[in-house]
Amino acid sequence: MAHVDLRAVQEFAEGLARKAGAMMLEATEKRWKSGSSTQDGSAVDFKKNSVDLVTETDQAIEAMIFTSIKERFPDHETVGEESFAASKKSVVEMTDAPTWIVDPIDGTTSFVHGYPMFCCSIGFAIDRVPVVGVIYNPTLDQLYTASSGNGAFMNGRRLPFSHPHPLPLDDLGQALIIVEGGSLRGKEIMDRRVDTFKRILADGRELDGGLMAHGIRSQGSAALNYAAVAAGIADIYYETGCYSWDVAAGVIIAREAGGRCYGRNGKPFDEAALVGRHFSVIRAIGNPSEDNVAAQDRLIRSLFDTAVADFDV
Ligand code: LIP
Repeated sequence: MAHVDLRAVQEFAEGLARKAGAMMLEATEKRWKSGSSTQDGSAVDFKKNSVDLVTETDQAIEAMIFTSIKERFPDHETVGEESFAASKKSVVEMTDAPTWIVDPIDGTTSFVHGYPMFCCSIGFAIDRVPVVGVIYNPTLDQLYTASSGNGAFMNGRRLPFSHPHPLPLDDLGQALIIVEGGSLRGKEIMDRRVDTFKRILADGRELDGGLMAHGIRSQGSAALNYAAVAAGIADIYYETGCYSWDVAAGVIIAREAGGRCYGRNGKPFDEAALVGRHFSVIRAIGNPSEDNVAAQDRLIRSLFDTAVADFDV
């Protein structure tokens, strides 16, 4: 593994995320003052369809972040949502080199509407394993950070919030599960997605496979969803369709908080999963007579066996 000072990387990423947050808030204020129909007073463009949004602020933030990284760490690679979209490639390419994986605004739809759940997500991977993560929600001024072996924090508070005692969770009937509508809206995908939502919520006495979980939530940002699971305020987040830049920072933050990450069909998260489109994560579980990882794997297995309808994207 290449030798990199992870604390220096994390500190630099924190500065970039705060700068990105200031740009988001400035654009938001500009819109409220100008009465413009778009968040930053500029055009909203679409990527693959009319609900896959990108603004000039997304592009300006990614350019600012990548220019700064190239100056400070000239031999590091970069992967970003907006440069990938501009490249017209269909598959994300990633090497084993130290790589910054950036979503300048995760939750662009919320940003466009002024709904306060958007953030800057900066992940850093070596050998395609996320080792540093920084997620900043500027509206709530919440900074989530982690680096390999050093724990996960929100504004300096150790995660999960119940640290050092992860809360118990016996079965998914007591779980709060985050899901997303996503931006892929074709009939087959929507049917499968809605089937999953239905089984998570339904009473199993009336619908086969119904888990009757406590509830589902959607924050509109994969990065903030991983942060919520790391904090222990949600139990599981499941989504098919997002990309490495949505999850890279979240993966290391969740892992450092005792959470466990998975790829397609609930397989443990690995280098291939990072460039895939299937993601889930579960918080640390403190069951009195069950090992943390055994409980996590059992609960995720139960989610995939009963509720999740798999599909190709
Ligand atoms: C979004 C995610 C969101 C997901 C969307 C999209 P963007 O990222 O974070 O959770 O449902 O499909 O990927 O486009 O706002 O950076």
